[in-house]
Amino acid sequence: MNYLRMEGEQLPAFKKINSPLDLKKLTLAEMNELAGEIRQQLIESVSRSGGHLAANLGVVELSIALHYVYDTPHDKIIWDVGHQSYVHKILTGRGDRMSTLRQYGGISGFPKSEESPYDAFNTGHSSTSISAALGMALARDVQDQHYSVIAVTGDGALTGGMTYEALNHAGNAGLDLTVILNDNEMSISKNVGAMSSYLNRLRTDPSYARTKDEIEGVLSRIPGIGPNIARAAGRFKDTVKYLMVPGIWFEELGFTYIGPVNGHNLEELITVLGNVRKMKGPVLVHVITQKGRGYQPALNDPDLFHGIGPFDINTGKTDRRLLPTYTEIFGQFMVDKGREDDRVAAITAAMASGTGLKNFALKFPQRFFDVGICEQHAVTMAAGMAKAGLKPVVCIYSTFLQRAYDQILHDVALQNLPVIFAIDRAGLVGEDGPTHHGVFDLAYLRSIPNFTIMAPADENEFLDMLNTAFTINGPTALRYPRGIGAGVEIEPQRRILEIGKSQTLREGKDLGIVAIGRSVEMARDLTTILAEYGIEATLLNARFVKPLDADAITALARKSSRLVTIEDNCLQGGFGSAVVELLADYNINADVLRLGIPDEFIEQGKAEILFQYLNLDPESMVETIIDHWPDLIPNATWELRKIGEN
Ligand SMILES: Cc1ncc(C[n+]2csc(CCOP(=O)(O)OP(=O)(O)O)c2C)c(N)n1
Repeated sequence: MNYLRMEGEQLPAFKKINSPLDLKKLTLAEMNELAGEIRQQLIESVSRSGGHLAANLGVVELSIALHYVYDTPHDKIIWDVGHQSYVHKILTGRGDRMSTLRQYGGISGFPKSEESPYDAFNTGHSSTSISAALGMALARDVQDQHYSVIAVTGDGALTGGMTYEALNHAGNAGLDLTVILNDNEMSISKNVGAMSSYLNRLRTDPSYARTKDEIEGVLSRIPGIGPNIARAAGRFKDTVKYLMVPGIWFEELGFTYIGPVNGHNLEELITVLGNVRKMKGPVLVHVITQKGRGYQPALNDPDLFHGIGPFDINTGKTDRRLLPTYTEIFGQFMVDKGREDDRVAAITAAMASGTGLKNFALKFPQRFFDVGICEQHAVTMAAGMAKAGLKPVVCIYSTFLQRAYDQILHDVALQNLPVIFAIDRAGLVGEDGPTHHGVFDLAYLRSIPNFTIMAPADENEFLDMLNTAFTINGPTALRYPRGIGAGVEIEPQRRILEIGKSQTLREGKDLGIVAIGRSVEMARDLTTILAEYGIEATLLNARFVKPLDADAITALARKSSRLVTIEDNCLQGGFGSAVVELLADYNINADVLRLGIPDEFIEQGKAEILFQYLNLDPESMVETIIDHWPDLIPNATWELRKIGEN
């Protein structure tokens, strides 16, 4: 394959596709040609913008077949997680915008109804598609409308509890609904769990092949095929390599199971889906695909190419970073801690590499638990472990931990169990956008009794906080951002921090600034700029969101009566709110300016761009502060500077 084409140049078959209607004019040979071109386009686009490559390379033929057979957007396709929807985007008129993928103002890396009528339902978090599809199918029937609803879900998504809740309901409801199970044996890493083993048996064990009678039974339910043709099932099976195996588990739930189907054979896919479209009741089509198909580096390492930053198209290599990320620092800490204490256990919900636990898993396989995409189960399981004497560390991204709110509250906090929550990707995560920004955790955690909540300002403080977390006899949350930290040199000596104690980083008479986590670094730059205007600020690194350092914060508010809070969390209920509540409780009348994420969902884009868009970069924050308290600076100077800039 020629990986090096000119940016923006379109390939012959690719050029012809502006909508699924164009697809329907192609011959099978042309569609196969198109599949090759789409793979090339995907590799090129993702090499520039980063994104979810491997899963998309695996669903090229499936996406083509779906849009060929079904009448979209009248028929609704719901992509589970949605990270595999790039091919669907290309086929539905967005091929020419692939160069803007995941960028600020560009097309989203996930299905987005606001972007296209072909994106039937917004997704980003796993295992929601069958529930959403069922909801649409129910609404369709209640309103006596007529269209097909298809949920495309992965075998990884099948480890998530919502899937079973939806299958349970759908099988019983018995209405027309199609679930495509896109089985590539991979979640992000190798898939886990008993269901994964079951699917593996369906794929490989010939004893699961259906008897002729059973095949006839299923085929006779297809309108237009009927009993006579069904009797020729053996021939039918041979001609289109159409295998029907019991999938007894799905059948028992009320689904007609069809498969396994070769997800890279367009002819087979189109034939099978064409028949499925006519079938009544809930149907599950088991499609076998290969993650990373068509690009050797992705085939070699589908885990890395699940979600990857920009890479060299010829070698598949990404740029090496000089500084370690928070995730990497956490991973090393866990290995050290695991060695020191054999009660330390690590739990991930299908994100072993994303959360930095790969080495811990290798070194302590008995104490490493990848439970699949089931954050709720992960949290309650950790509660059980803590109750029974282990020291569990639950490592989940901020956005996915939202799933487990009740488990955190009811199973962990209510029993005051010492579970440590390592909350990675807190704050704005960048290109994955609104489904993935981790900007709500401070708000959703801080209302829960018994919790200690910390956020580090730099790498050393992060390690000290992790160290401190193991000394706390109750639930503890540590939230830290995606990527590298402040870049400080890591000191060998670890400390135990005093719980609820902030750190004063700078003293100044004009106003007080209290920042938390990643915002502390920005606040430092902000105070430097303020000083250039002759404004001297006191800067507190809060370290703890709960308990707050009431002494230091109230003293600061009393001293200056002008207080700024800075956080990369939602303002509603977040850190600044905690400070305001504290001052109200102490009856302190201070003017508090809260800076953070406003009450809206934040778009995708590089974090630096998003911070600017939100006026949360140091320069913009200076402007906001001076606009809020114009008397801090002789007006003329400020206005002159602004004029000078324009
Ligand atoms: C609730 C939740 N937890 C974790 C993730 C992160 N995640 C994104 S894709 C993925 C794996 C999905 O595997 P599968 O459904 O088999 O799809 P594939 O990538 O193999 O096509 C995971 C764990 C998520 N999106 N949502």
